[in-house]
Amino acid sequence: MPDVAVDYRPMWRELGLNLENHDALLGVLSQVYGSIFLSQKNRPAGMSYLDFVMSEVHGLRIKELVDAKKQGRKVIGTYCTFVPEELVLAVNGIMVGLCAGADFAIEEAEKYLPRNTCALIKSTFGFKLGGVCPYLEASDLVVGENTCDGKKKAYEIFDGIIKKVYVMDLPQVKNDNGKALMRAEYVRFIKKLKAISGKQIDVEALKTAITIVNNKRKALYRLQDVRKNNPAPISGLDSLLINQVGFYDNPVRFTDSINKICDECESRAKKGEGVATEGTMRILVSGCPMAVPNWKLPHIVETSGAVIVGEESCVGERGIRNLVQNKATTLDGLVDALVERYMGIDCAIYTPNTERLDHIKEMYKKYRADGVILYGLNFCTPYMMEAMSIEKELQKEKIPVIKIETDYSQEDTEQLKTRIDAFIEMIKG
Ligand code: BJ8
Repeated sequence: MPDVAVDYRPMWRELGLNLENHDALLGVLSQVYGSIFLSQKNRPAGMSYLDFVMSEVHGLRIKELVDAKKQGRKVIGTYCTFVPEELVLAVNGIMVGLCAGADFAIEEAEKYLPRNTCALIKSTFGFKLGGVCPYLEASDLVVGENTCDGKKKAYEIFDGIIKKVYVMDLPQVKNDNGKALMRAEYVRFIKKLKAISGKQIDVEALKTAITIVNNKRKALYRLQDVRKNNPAPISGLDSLLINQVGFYDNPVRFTDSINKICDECESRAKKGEGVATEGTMRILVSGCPMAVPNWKLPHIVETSGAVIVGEESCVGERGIRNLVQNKATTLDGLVDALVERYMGIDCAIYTPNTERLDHIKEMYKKYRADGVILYGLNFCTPYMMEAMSIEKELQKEKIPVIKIETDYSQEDTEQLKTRIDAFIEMIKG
């Protein structure tokens, strides 16, 4: 969806993209974006910023990265919210989330991965093998985190292809040993960042970076908060898009734009205006992260007469809640504060992970939801396993809940729609 007035093809060619595949991807994206997002009614006017960002997702933003690299800045690609953007910013680097939210070159990916691998991991490989991701190609380093078994083993193979994976080990248990491991890994990451950027992280730089990322989280949390209003002032699709874009946009510019959308949504809420009428069923979605352009489930929900009012997800509230305390005056103290904050991400790789259930219940109440969708990608053991016990716990409290397991293909769309319709009818009573 690039601006047709600017020819980005020489830049894409230089990055090593497969231009034919890339054209095909952008063509589909543009069409899907138009039909899903631009067809929504009563969108906040501030969403035009997001429409612009999406129209330049492989254009202007990539040019910014390429220009920054020419000035000696490093681009760090990541797939997980456990990787602290603060550390990357503190060496004047740029962190980008590598999306992996669509099927592309899946047959090629399956030459490296078993068929029963989750869509997110397959997509990571497909985007590389199809030559369609300029963010991946622009990255100087790609952080592969040891989270679920699928990712852990996939990064071993992926490094054989891209030769720039840096493995970050992560704890599986929320105890002192887990904290010590995370701390040691963040310190090792600081050394790696120093080695590739030639820059030391000092207290001042890290404090500035913490402020920038905290401000981004505050804006995103503010957006979440306004969705508790009935009628909801913004759709779940637009809220998800905002969270998705937050992974690769310039953080300061993004924060300003999101705060403007929040101003608008808050004033809408005061006037009782919204994207759906007051009696519309309100849904909380909880589970696997939805990376760009994975909009399948929210689109089905919001075209079935319901509105999504919260995402308990890493691309949502799980990923942005909790700030880093920025009071310490030493580097050690600031690293401790980072560990404290990041240990609080209730990812299903933790065992046990009971805080996630508490958070779902809290969100259900706060956002005045009428039902919960537990969303998992096929073959995602951590989230689908947790969904079993979470479903039972929610049922005990008479909270309407449905488990949805799917992938990125469109094959099950009709079947999903039937199930979602029935669920919405059921909660309407
Ligand atoms: S902190 S949720 S972003 S690991 S869907 S690849 S879990 S098999 S993504 Fe995640 Fe970090 Fe946790 Fe968040 Fe594996 Fe499941 Fe696939 Fe998944």
